[in-house]
Amino acid sequence: MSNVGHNTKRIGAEVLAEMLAGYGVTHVFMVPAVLRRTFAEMERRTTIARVHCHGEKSAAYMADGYARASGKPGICMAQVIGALNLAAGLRDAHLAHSPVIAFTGGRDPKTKFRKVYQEIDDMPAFEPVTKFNATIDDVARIPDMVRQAFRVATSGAPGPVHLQFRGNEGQLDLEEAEMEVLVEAQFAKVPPFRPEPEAAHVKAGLELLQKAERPIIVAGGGVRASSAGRELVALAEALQIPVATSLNGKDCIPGTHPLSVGVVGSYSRETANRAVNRADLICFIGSETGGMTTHFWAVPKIGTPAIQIDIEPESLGRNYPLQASVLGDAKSVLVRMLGQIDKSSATKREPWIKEISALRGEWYAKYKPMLESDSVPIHPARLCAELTKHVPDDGIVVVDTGHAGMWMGGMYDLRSPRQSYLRSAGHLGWAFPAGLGAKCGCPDRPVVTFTGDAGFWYHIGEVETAVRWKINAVTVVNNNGGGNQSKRGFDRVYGGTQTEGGRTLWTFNKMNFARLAEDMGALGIRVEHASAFPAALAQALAADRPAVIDVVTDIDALAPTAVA
Ligand SMILES: Cc1ncc(C[n+]2csc(CCOP(=O)(O)OP(=O)(O)O)c2C)c(N)n1
Ligand SMILES: [Mg+2]
Repeated sequence: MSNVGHNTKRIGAEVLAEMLAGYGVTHVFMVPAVLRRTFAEMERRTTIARVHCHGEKSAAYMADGYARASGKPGICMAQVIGALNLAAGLRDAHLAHSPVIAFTGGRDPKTKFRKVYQEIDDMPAFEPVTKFNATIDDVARIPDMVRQAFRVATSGAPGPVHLQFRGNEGQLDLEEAEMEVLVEAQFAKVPPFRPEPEAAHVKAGLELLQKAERPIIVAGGGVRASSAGRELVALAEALQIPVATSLNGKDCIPGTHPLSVGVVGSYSRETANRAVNRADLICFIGSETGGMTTHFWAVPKIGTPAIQIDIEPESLGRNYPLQASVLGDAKSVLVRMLGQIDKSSATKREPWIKEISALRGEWYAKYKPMLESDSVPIHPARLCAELTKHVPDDGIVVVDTGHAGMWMGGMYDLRSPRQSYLRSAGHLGWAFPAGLGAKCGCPDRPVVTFTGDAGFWYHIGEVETAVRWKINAVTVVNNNGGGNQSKRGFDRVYGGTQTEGGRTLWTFNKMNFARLAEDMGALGIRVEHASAFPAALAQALAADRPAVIDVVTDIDALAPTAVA
C-alpha cells in the first residue's frame, strides 16, 4: 500500500512488470511486439524469462503447459495481428480448465474504424475461450485488472483470461498514473479457495457410497486441480471402492494401484469402461461428465444411480440425474468424508473388488503381446509399456491427442503419486509446446512428452526455442509417417478399404526427426528397435539440452477403440 495517496506517478510498464514478478511469474511466452516497454522493465526489475517463440499458438500452449504443471497462471502475449493466433491457442486451456492469462495489444479509440493497419476487433474471438475477456483503456486500471485476471483464472474451476491493452502493441504501458503494485499472493496458484461442503450433503453422499455394493469413483481434472489425489486414494482404500479417471484426471491415482481401473470414456482402457458399466453407483468427483469421459454418455448409461462432487454448482447433475450432490473443493469434501467413514461397510464389497482384480488381470493378459511386442517397426503399445517402466518417479508426462491420447490414455500406467500426466484436451500439436512450458513451470522435474509425427510437425520450429532457452524437455515422437488415427475413418468412407489416393489424405513423407532436431541444436536419437528405447530415454533425460527421441513405429498399428 506504500504508494497509495502519495501522488507517486508510475509508468504502466514498471507496474505491470513488478506485479507479474510479485505473482511469482517466472516465464512469459510471446511473439513480439507487444508491451515492449514492459519487457524492458522486466529485464531491469525482475528475473522473468521472456520466452520469444515461433508462433502465438505455441506460446499459448507453452503457457498452458506451464500452468497445468505448476498450478500457477501461465502468461502469453501477442500484438494485435497475432491476437487470434493466441485465441486459437487458448481453446485447449479453456477445455481443460487451465489458468492461462493472455495479454494482447488492441484498438485505440483515437484511430479505430479508420482501417488501421492489421487491425480488427479481436474481442469477440476471445469470448468463447475465456472466463473473463476485458479491455484496459486507462493506464491507471492496470493494477486492478491484473489482479482480477489472476483471481478469475485461478478461482472455482480455473480457466483462461484475456486482457487487451490499448494500442496495437499495448502502448498503454508507456503512460503514467498514480498506481500501486498490489499483489494478492493467494491467487498466484490454484486453488486459491477450498470451499467447504455442507455437512448434510457430505453425509448423504457418504451414506450412499457406503450402502452401495458395487460403487465406483470417476475422478476428473477437478481432483488434480485440488491436489486431492492422496485423499482420493485414502477414501478408495478405506471403503474399497475402485477408481476410474477421466483422461484429465489420470494422475489422481497411479495406474499400478490395485483399485485403479484406468481411464474411462473414449480414449480409455477397456477395464475402466467395463467396471463403470457394471457399477451400481457412480461417484463423479471433479468431472464435468462430458462426452469424452462418458463415451458420449454410454459409460455409464444415463439413469445409473450417481452422486457428484464439484466446485462448480452448474456441473452438478448436468448429464446424470443425481441421488446426492456435494458442492465444494474436492480435497475439502474428501477430508470431510474421511473424517466420518464407516470402514466396516467395506467388507460387503469383497466380491466387487475380486471382480475388479479379475478385470485388471484380463486386460494385462489380453494386451501382453502388444505391450511386449518386439516387432520392427515398433508397436506403439510397447513404447507405452517402456514409458510405464522408465519415466522417472517424479516425471511429468505430457501427451498429445488423437492416437497419442488413445495409446497413452489406455496403455500407459503411472507408477507413483509423484508422477504427473497432462493431456491435450483435443488439439493436435498441443503436447510438444505444452511440454516445453511444463519444463519451464517445473524446471527440477523431468518432462517426457509423447506425440505423434503429425502432432510434432505443427510446432516443430519450437525445437529452436527450446535450445535457445535451454528448456531441456524430452520429446518422444511416435513416428509412423502419417496421421494414422485417420485410417479407420477413411476406410469407412471408402466403403471398406480406402484407395491409394485415400492414403494421401493422411500420410506424410518419411522424416528423420532426430536429424532435424540435431540440426536445430537439440539432442536427436533415432530408435528403430524397442529394446533400444530405455537407453535412449536415459540419455535424453541426462542430456544438458532438449532432446527428441524419434521412434520409428508401425503405420498399421491401430489403438483399441472404446468398449461401451
Ligand atoms: C487441431 C486439430 N486438427 C485436427 C485434429 C484431428 N486429428 C486427430 S488425430 C489426427 C492425426 C494424428 O496423427 P499423429 O499425430 O501422427 O498420430 P498417429 O495417429 O499417427 O499416431 C488428426 C488430424 C485434431 N485433433 N486437432
Ligand atoms: Mg503419426
